[in-house]
Formats: sequence, structure tokens, C-alpha cells
Amino acid sequence: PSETGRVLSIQSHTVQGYVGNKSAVFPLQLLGYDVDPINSVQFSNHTGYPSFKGQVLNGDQLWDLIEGLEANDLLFYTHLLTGYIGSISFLNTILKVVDKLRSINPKLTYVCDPVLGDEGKLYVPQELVAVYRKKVVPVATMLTPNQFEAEQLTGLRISSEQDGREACNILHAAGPSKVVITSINIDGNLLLIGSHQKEKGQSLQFKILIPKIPAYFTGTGDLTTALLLGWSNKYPENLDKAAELSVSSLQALLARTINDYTKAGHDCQSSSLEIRLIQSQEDIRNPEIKYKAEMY
Ligand code: ATP
Ligand code: PLP
Ligand code: PXL
Repeated sequence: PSETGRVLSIQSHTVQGYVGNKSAVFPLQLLGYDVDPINSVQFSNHTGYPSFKGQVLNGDQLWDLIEGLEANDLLFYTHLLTGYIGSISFLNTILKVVDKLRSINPKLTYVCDPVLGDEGKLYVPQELVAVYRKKVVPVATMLTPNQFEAEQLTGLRISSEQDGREACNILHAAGPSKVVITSINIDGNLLLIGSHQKEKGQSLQFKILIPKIPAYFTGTGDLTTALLLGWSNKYPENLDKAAELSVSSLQALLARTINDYTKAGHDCQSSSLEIRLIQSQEDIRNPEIKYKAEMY
């Protein structure tokens, strides 16, 4: 594997628990990246708990930080990573950030997790969907939607592998050369579908089958996107290998998470589990590939 880089990661911060930057920064650092986090919110805990408190950064405050970096010639980045974004004004400022970073490094890779919702429900304001569709997707290099997000962004209903592959091609035509649909629910299992458009109109596609664990985790989507950034930069021509490494790390971490909660006498189906990120550092640094990609 080759090269690391410097990543600007604009995501949530939670004091306790692992979502957003808390689940992306440490793994990228373990993979050798310099990571500069901007915290789009600072909350006590993720929003799936009965309550939370904290602050939200607005678009102008984000731009302030970018200006501060620029004033000291500190805006050279190889990668921009974004996840959950809660407002139009913040999303529009992200678009300004992409332009600014590309004016300094035209080769900047923008890895975008277009967080909109899951299982048929939006958890961002409806107006964000159109902005993602018209303005964000076109400037993204790699996109990591889940099934629902891929549907929202393409207008396609995805109920088969074939639909998933077609959604990837529609997204390629709109911009990103790499697309990973992180999970499609099929017959009670999860299917990851990856697609790398190497030339216009031609994409190399693969799938990875993931047995569904009967538990609900938070932060796994953020971790998945961070790992895909990390590994696909090391294997730029082998998105399938990058996905095998990412899924293998993640599944080892989820097994450890279930195991630890079970040992502590916790019912894993009763509430969302916090991932055992720090305890899984060896699985992140050096994953044993147990989940193989199948090329189409
Ligand atoms: P986002 O909303 O951030 O785009 P997402 O909805 O795709 O992300 P998750 O549903 O958390 O995020 O899934 C990301 C990855 O986590 C999947 O590819 C899968 O490998 C793993 N994963 C999550 N939940 C489970 C589960 N219950 N069993 C097995 N794997 C899981
Ligand atoms: N619930 C809410 C309110 C969220 O904002 C998010 C953000 O991504 C999630 C759930 C899902 O988290 P993930 O897909 O990273 O597990
Ligand atoms: O990954 C998702 C996420 C990001 N940011 C905040 C969250 C969550 C999930 O619950 O609460 C603030």
C-alpha cells in the first residue's frame, strides 16, 4: 500500500460515545493519516439517547475557521470528509469549502457520506435532499450512501442487487467515480455494493455479503466511510480490496462490541450500542480479511 494524506474531517463531536468525528478521526490516525477535525456540533452524546445538550456550529462559524487556516497558508488538504449535516446554511458553506480547497489542491478527494436518513425516514430537513442531489453529489469524488439515501439521490426504488448497481451508475453519471452503497437489506442480510467508474460509462462493480447481527449500532456508518477513505487511498485502483478491509475491520469491531455488552449482562436488542472503537485498534490497523468481495 502507498501514501497517506492530510484529511479535513467536518463532522459531529460527542463528549461521550462514538459518532461523527469521534468514530472517524481515531481510525484514520491509526491508518497513518494526519486528521484535522472541525466539529460541526458539540453534543453531550448522540441524539439517539433520551436527551442531549450542546452547541451547533453555523455556516459562518465554519467559514471563520477556514479563513483562519487560509491566513496562515494551512489549507492544503489531500482529502475532505463530511458526514451528518443538519442545515442548509451549513451544507452551502461546505460547498464553498470544497471550492476553496480545490483552488489550493485541484486533486483534492472529497469523500461524502450523504447522511439523509435510514429505513424510510429522513433525519435531516427535507430541503437538504435537493441540495445534495444538485450541488453536493456533482462535486464528490467518493459517495457512501445507504440504501435509503441512494434512493433519495437517484429517485430509484432499490429492492434488488440489480437496482443497487443501477443506482451506482446513475450516481457515477452525476459525479463521483467511486460509490459504495454501504448496506442494502435483502432477505434479512446486508449487502454492500461497490462501484468504481474507471472510464465514462464503464464501472467495475462488486458486492460483499454481510450477515446481519440482531442489534442496532450508532456510528457504524461514520466509521465505514472513514475506513473506506483510508483504504481506498492506499489501494486507489482496487475499491473491492478497500471495501474488504473496511468491512472486515468493522465486523471484528461489531463482534467485540456484542461480546462485551453480552458479558456485562446487557440485552443487545433493547437499545443502540456504542461501538468498542478503542478496544478494536488492532482490527483497524491490521484487519484479517474475512469478508470477500464478489465481482459482478
Ligand atoms: P449513513 O447513514 O451514515 O450513510 P449507514 O446507514 O449505511 O450510514 P449503517 O447502517 O450503520 O450505516 O451501516 C454501515 C455498515 O455497518 C454496514 O456496511 C455494515 O457492515 C455495518 N453494520 C451496521 N449494522 C450492522 C448489523 N446490525 N449487522 C451487521 N453489520 C452491520
Ligand atoms: N440517527 C440520527 C439522528 C443521526 O443523525 C444519524 C446520523 O448519521 C444516525 C442515526 C445514524 O448513524 P450511523 O448511520 O452512522 O450509524
Ligand atoms: O452518525 C451519526 C450521528 C452524527 N451526529 C450526531 C448524531 C449521530 C447519530 O445519532 O447524533 C449528532
